[in-house]
Amino acid sequence: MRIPALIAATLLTLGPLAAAQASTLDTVKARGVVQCGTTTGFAGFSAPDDKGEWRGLDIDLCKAIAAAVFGDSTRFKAVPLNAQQRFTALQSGEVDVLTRNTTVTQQRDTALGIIGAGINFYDGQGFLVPRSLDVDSALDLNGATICLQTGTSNENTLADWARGHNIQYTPVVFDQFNEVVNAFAAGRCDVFSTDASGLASIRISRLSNPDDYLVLPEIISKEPLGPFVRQGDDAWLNIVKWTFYAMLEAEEYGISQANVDEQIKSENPNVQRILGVTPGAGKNLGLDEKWAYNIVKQVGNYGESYARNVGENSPLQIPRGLNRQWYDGGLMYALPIR
Ligand SMILES: N[C@@H](CCC(=O)N[C@@H](CS)C(=O)NCC(=O)O)C(=O)O
Repeated sequence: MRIPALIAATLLTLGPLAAAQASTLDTVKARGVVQCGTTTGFAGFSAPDDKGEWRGLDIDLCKAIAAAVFGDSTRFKAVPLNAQQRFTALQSGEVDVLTRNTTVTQQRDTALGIIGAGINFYDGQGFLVPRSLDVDSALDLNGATICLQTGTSNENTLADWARGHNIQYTPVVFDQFNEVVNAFAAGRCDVFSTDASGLASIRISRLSNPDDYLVLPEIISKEPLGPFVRQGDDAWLNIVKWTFYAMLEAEEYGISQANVDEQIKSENPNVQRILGVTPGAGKNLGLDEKWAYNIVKQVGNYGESYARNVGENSPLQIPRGLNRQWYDGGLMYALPIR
């Protein structure tokens, strides 16, 4: 394991300082907005729309944190970061949380001074090719040039997979997402390899004729994507973690943006606890008892956020797949709010 020199240097200089700092919740409250590290613009997950408003599944998580902390989902700031910048930005305190399609790996969860706070999208790495390449399996990619973004888990995962399958390829790497996408669109590489969600997003939102491109069937890794916070602030870790669980539990108990004001009258004790009718959960987090009510009222439950941003009501049309709820055969399983 090798920590990039820049991050290591940052950790050394900021370690004692960070320990002496106020809690993240206090800092966020004093500032009046939560600062979320996002992508520089990756449609469906975190990207500004044509009015400059940030939207996406990860943006909804950021807004949900703002709703939980302030009772106001608009009190957030998106801080765009490329793949390489993201961990330093979190470690240095430039952002309070990373809500940016980041794969949780053992190294990232331990050695960088940061820690995963849940999984909001189960993904895997895949391949996007132009149909003109006339390839229908990743096993046919011997000799290909493959575009990748620097600082992603995708670089190493591809190298490991290719070695194991005796596939020789030439990596074409860029720091900035736009550069990789433009290189691929211009035919400077045969293949784009990243998380399947990224491929779906690129295909629909960044290529002039999506039907000319094909996502190959092979998924070569697990890419569990989720928010990260700094190590050493358990109260803030809990806020981020339980904000996401509140979105999931709301879906499980049928609490939606549209019906939350009806559901607040529900006799179901679980619903009463989630919505703060029965107090306790808010206090446990150091938040208002309406924390989860505000999340659902202002942002929606996980299923609504999924459908709107990446699923059936979005251009990406990514099937719910592994991201279905546990009771529907998926992996999404909120720890209970009680
Ligand atoms: N899940 C992978 C890849 C995440 C990633 O950064 N993907 C790229 C390609 S889709 C991206 O989101 N780039 C957007 C940007 O840098 O603004 C990781 O955590 O390393």
